[in-house]
Amino acid sequence: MTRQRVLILFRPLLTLSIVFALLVLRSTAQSDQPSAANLAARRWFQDGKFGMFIHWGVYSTLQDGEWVMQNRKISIADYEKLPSQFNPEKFNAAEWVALAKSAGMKYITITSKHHDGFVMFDSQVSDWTIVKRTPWKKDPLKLLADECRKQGIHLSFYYSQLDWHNPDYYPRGRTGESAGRSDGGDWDKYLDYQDAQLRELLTNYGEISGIWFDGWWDKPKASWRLDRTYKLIHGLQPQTLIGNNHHQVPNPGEDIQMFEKDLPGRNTAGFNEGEKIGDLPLETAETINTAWGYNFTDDHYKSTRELVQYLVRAAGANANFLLNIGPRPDGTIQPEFVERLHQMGEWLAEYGDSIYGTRGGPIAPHPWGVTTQKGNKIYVHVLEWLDPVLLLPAPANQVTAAYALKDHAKVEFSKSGDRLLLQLPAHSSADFDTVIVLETAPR
Ligand code: FHN
Repeated sequence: MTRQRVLILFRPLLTLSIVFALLVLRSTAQSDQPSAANLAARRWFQDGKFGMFIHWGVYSTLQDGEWVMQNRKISIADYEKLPSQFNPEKFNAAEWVALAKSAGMKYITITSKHHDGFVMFDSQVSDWTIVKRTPWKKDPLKLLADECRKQGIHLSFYYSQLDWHNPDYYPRGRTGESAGRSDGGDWDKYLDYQDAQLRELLTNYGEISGIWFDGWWDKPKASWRLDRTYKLIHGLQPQTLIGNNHHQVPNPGEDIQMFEKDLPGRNTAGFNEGEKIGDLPLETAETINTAWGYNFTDDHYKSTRELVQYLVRAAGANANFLLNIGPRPDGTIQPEFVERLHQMGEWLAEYGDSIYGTRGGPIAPHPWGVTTQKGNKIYVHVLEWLDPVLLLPAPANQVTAAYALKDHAKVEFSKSGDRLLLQLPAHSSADFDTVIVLETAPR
C-alpha cells in the first residue's frame, strides 16, 4: 500500500483520537473546577463564619472521650457490649439546633462515623449502627437534618476515614492495633463501603452543606481513592463542601481548608506542622473544654471571653470557627457548654455585623487584636490592649469616619504618614472586644 493511501486511511482515525484526547482533557479539567453551586456555597460558608461541631457516639457511654477504645486498648468484642447501654432518650433535635442558633451559629457539623466505626445513622451497608445495635433504634442524623431544615441551619457530616472496627480497614495504620482484628482484609472493599455510606448520607438526608473527613493521617501512604470519592460527593450534591483534616495542603476536589486547635498559620497544638494556608475558605476547630467527645471529668472550660476572642481572631484570619460540643450519652448537653454558647450568642447579637459576611481585614493580626472588613467598613477588634490610643498602619483607602460599634460614639483619629492614630473609648480587661468601625472612601 503506497504511503499516500496509508495517510488517507489513517488521517480520520488520527483526527478522531486527537479530538477524543482533547475532550477527555477538557472534561477532566472541568471536573476539577468547582461548579457555580459549589462556589456559591463557599461564599455562603465564609459569610456564615461560625458553626457547631458535635462529637457524639457510643463512646459517650464511657464518658471518657472519643478515643476511649484506643486509649484503653478495648477489643472490638468488648466494645460491642456498649451499644446496648446507649439509649439517648433525652435527645431532642429541636433543642440542639435551637442551641446552635442561640449561639449565633449558622451550621452544624456532626460525626456520622468516628474512628470506632460506629455508624450514627441508619446505614444499610453496616450492622454496626445506632439503629441496629441500640435499644433507642432511632437515626439522630435524620432527626437533626429535619430540624436543621426547619430552623434554617445548614448541616454537614464529619466522616472518619479511619475505622477501628471494619475488618477490611487493612493493612492497618498507626492506630487500632488493640482492636483484636485478624490480619487480613480487602482495602478496596473498605473504600467501597466508605463510598456507599457517603452515598447514603448524600441521598437520604436532604441538602448537605459539607463532608468533613478525618483520619487520613492514620495511613498517609495508602491509596485512598480521594478523587473518586470526591467526584461521587460532588456528583450527588455539587454544593457540598469537602474538607479533609489531613493537615496537608488541600487536594484537588477539596473546597475548604481546615485547621485544628490553632488559628490558620499557627501550630501551638502540633496538628498543623508546616501546613501552608491556601486560597480556599478556611475553618479552625476547637473545643470548649479540652475534649471532643463527652468527658465527665474534663472541667477545663474556656471562658466565654476566650471563646469570643477565638471567634474574632479566626475571622481576623479570614477563617470560620467550628466550636465543638460533646453531648452526654443520654442526649443532653452539659450546662457549662450551654451557658457559654448562650453568652456567645448575646455578644454576636450586638457585634455580629463585625463578624458575619466579613473577610479578614487589611491590617494583619497582632497580639492587640485583628481587623475584619465588609464593604467600605473596616472593623478594628481591640482584644488585648489597655492603652487609650492605638497606632495602626493606615488603610489604603482614606478613613472618613471612625466610631465605636457598641454605641456609635465618635472616635477621634489622626493620620500621620502611613500611620493612623485612634483615641480609643474607655475599655477594660473585662471587655471581650472593643470594636471600632473605620468608614473608608472608595478608592
Ligand atoms: O482523632 C480526631 C479527634 O478524635 C477529633 O475528631 C479531631 C477533631 O478535629 N480530629 C482528630 C484529631 O486530629
